[in-house]
Amino acid sequence: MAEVSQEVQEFMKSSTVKDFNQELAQYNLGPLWEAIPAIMNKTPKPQAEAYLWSSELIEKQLTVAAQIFTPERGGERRAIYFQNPGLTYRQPWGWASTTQTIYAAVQLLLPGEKAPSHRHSQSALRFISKGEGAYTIVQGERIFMEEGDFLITPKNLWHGHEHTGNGPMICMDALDIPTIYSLGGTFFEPYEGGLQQPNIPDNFTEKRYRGGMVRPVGDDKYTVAPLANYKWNRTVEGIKGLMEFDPDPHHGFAVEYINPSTGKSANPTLGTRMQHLPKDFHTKALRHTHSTVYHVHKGSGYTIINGIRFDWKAGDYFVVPNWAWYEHVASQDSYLFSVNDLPIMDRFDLEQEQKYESNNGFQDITGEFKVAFR
Ligand code: GTQ
Repeated sequence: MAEVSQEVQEFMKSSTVKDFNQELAQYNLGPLWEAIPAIMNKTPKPQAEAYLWSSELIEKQLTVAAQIFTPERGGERRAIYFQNPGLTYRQPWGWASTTQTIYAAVQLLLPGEKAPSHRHSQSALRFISKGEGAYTIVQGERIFMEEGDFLITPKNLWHGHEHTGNGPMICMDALDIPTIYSLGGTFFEPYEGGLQQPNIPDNFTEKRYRGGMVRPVGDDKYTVAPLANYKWNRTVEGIKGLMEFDPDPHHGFAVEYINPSTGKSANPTLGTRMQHLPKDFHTKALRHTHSTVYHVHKGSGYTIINGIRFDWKAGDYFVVPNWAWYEHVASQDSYLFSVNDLPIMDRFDLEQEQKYESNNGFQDITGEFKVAFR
């Protein structure tokens, strides 16, 4: 122990723990005894909140964005991202992410527009909600996108977009931006000369994987998925097969997009699923460590999140935070696309799941969510 001065000895005699806590703060030191209940909570206490953004709101804002912003070098993309109202601690960066680990956005590309190529250390994915005739060019491969397609843009690969068709192309983007940012691993590089030119055949990776159940010999070593576009028809076929049998009580008829080389998630840090809930199907409630961002591709219904009912319909986006009880109810035949951070939780061996036991697995509704701007 260090020798202490007369002054410090006086302080020790006359002061309380509270005085000392304040004293420590002056030196950028902190007392664990004050912090431990907050920083080591018994179960996950996410700052992210359950939230929903309606299709009308998104369409309105994209219409304005189309008038006032054109994708070009610097701003790069006409994308509007979902800021979770609970994640105000992100404000020092000037923005909030969608969950603590996931950035999600909606992107609009108009006929004739080009979004310049760039590469970054974040992994990206896209789900096409509208349009055809636009392509993304990933590492020299033009990949044409149609409604319902799911695409990945693995980290550090050059990618840009161009719309060579008619009508708007709208997609949901998701990236692991908050995770990479908080790990201090952010790198970004613009491609000299704008949009990269093709240097391999169009739709190369999708053609190589057309069989679905077989993979090209020698393709068993890729940590990065060797397939860029997961076509809607194939996803639907997978779901139709499941529909020959009973649905999963917690998930309905649900498939996950995988890396055909490893069998793991298509993106190493973000899990992705397509889930079909037939009309009137009601999933049993679950909670788990991972968080999820949903996009309603088709149909309508509601999700009860910690007792609050969130009504949804095609084109809406909503968040189920980690460790929140949730169950879905379909009012029409519905398809939900979703992005989660399960691969991150698994990597750190943090994933835990609980099934809601009481009331046959169904929560009571204790409140109805009101969206601020419909
Ligand atoms: O389309 O390349 O929403 O790089 C965020 C970052 C979209 C993209 C986003 C991106 C992209």
